Amino acid sequence: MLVTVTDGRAVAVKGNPGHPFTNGFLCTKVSRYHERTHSPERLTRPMRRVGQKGEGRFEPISWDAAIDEIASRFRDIAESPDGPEAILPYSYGGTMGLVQGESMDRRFFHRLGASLLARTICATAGTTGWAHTVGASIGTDAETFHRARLILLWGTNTLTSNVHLWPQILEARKAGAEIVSIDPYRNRTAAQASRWLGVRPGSDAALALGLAHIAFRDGYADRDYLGRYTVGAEVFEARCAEYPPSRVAEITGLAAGDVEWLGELYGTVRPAAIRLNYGVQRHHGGGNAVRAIAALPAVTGAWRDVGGGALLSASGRFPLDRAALERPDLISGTPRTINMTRLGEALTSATPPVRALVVYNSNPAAVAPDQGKVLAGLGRDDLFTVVLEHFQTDTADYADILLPATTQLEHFDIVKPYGHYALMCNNPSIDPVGETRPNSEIFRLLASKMGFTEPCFSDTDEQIAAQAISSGHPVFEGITLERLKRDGWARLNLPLDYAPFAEGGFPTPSGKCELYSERLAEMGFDPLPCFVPPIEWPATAPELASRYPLQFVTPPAHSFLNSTFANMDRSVRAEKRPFLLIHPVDAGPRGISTGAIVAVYNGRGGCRLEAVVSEDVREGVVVAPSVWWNKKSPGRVNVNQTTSQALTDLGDGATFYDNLVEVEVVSATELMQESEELVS
Ligand SMILES: Nc1nc2c(c(=O)[nH]1)N[C@H]1C(S)=C(S)[C@@H](COP(=O)(O)OP(=O)(O)OC[C@H]3O[C@@H](n4cnc5c(=O)[nH]c(N)nc54)[C@H](O)[C@@H]3O)O[C@H]1N2
Ligand SMILES: Nc1nc2c(c(=O)[nH]1)N[C@H]1C(S)=C(S)[C@@H](COP(=O)(O)OP(=O)(O)OC[C@H]3O[C@@H](n4cnc5c(=O)[nH]c(N)nc54)[C@H](O)[C@@H]3O)O[C@H]1N2
Ligand SMILES: [Mo]
Repeated sequence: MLVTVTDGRAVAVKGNPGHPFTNGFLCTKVSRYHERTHSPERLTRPMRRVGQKGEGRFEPISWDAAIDEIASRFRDIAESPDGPEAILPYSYGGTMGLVQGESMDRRFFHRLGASLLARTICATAGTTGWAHTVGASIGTDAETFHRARLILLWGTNTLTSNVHLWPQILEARKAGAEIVSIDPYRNRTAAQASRWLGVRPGSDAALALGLAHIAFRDGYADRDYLGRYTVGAEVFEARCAEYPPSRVAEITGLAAGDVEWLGELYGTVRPAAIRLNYGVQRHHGGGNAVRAIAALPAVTGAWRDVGGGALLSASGRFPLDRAALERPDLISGTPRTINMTRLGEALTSATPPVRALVVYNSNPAAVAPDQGKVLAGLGRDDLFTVVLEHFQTDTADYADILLPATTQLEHFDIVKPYGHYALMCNNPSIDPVGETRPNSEIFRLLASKMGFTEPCFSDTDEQIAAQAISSGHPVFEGITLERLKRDGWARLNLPLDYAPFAEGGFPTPSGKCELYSERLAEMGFDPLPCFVPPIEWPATAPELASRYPLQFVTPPAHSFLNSTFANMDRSVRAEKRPFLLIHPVDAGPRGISTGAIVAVYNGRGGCRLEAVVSEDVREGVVVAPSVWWNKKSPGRVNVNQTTSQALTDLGDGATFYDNLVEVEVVSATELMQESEELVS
């Protein structure tokens, strides 16, 4: 990203035309990052809460007073019988920078002996499923997708959540490639594809096993590739025999003829690339869904081709020195690990209790599942909460101490991508706005105040970045901090026509693609990919489904980044209002027409949305692009009132889209009464 600065202010940002993948353009959200940075609503001074929790009333204090108060509260807790593990850090994707997101903060909490956080809210089901099959988060090079002649967009909305891949797809399409979207809703990207297959949410493993079934049955399997580079081909073939197209059709809700069509296409067109993404793994069976999809390019030998194979994440190609970054050797005692997906439970019923919470790079009041529990936890008067933020988010409203953080325009960082193979450098372009400080600096100050004297707490941001890339791995050869700072990016030392597993070389224990996983067997899991149904699914939970019959999917909104940007006027205007897509077949009997205000609810909670009746969503599924801020939503709550804290089959991940709800029209009288109550 190139930033234009006038008189110390960022006045424009644009894509760097020299960057091989992003190629000179930014996504719609980030293209106004200068406005976000200089927004009049930016937090610019440390503050202390004066109102009730959640009310959002604060008074400014000095940095010294803020740091003193936090350190003294931490010291009291650490010395109490509950010990330091009663302190919980909570962070995720606000910045993907290594320095501001996973270094000085980790060192601080390790040395303190705070509870460890399992960062599961987004990707661990898929990461784990992929790791047990392919070995590490490595896949088809995004820069080679233009060479594919078949591209399956599987549980992903490329134009919204991964827009820089789109030029590659357009180029492939120009050369005649078929683009197929597999998604319960005809999202912006599916609408541009040659074909949309409206699969039932949570059923992808069955579809993948069905495609493999057809490949084995019809002679599309690459027996040579299977023999040389995979483990368990025979038992896997037997497993796939259990998934003939008729059964796959029953599970997925697709027509058996469409399954046959896709199976033949996938078996015969080369190069064949699959861009699967995290949408497929936000269900209980998400780990096995990814395992089943990850098996496909090994079955047909699609890995052999440049532009063939599959890509979930590229992050495993970057061999960073994590131990130097995070210093796990400093961990004091044997603290427990808390799964961030179960924050609601942790804040309301953990022993020892969570007595202090430090939130940075995240907005759990809006994004975490089972929001009723999360808000009850954040509202506890005996919980001491510190929030590091750019804006007064829903979470910030619950802070005891609210600290103003710098943005990427104001601090230094290096950024490991997960969709392509170039490492990036983030040079600061302006001075920090107001009294804002980088996360790294805030944790440095806290470490010093707590008397942590290890030299790593004095490392500068650039020293931390240099440590991260000095693992000595050949892909980093020649990539120095100086070069990164000068160019802004550096592609890993990989050939331009990189095909990661053309000749095997899978980073698994066996060195092969593990269709059968000995490790999973040892851990007591099914060693073969299998279809694990959602927890909330009509066939497996009929009683629940009789009360809450609709599957509720809440994927990223085009103009928001999770809940980031959901407070910027321009982004909010582009998204219009929190709405719900519902199929005419589901809307009709409920008396719902477009524009109606509906209540979407289940046993956990509910929210209000505006209905849009549309055939762009499959029957039995309702979709609400997310994540809106609670306080900008009707009733000051959002879709995460309904989502659950249940975990995935592998990786203990979040199951946001494994969620049954009922939808009903809110009557005009009810709406009227509520607005009168509000006025009075
Ligand atoms: N504009 C924008 N871009 C973003 C984000 C954002 O919030 N906004 N978030 C970023 C982050 S943190 C992430 S993790 C990624 C997420 O982006 P993706 O990995 O693309 O995943 P999702 O957006 O969760 O889901 C994508 C699609 O999966 C579909 N889907 C849901 N359930 C299923 C299923 O069971 N099977 C199939 N086949 N499809 C299903 C949804 O309908 C949706 O269209 O995007 C990143 N990019
Ligand atoms: N219903 C539903 N819920 C979801 C999802 C979904 O698809 N549906 N998606 C899930 C997914 S994939 C993810 S990844 C999570 C994401 O959830 P989060 O990681 O909480 O991401 P954001 O909501 O973007 O909030 C990040 C916050 O960090 C702040 N921030 C940004 N940069 C910095 C910085 O340098 N320093 C500090 N201190 N703060 C910074 C931003 O202002 C923002 O408020 O949400 C999950 N929640
Ligand atoms: Mo995510």
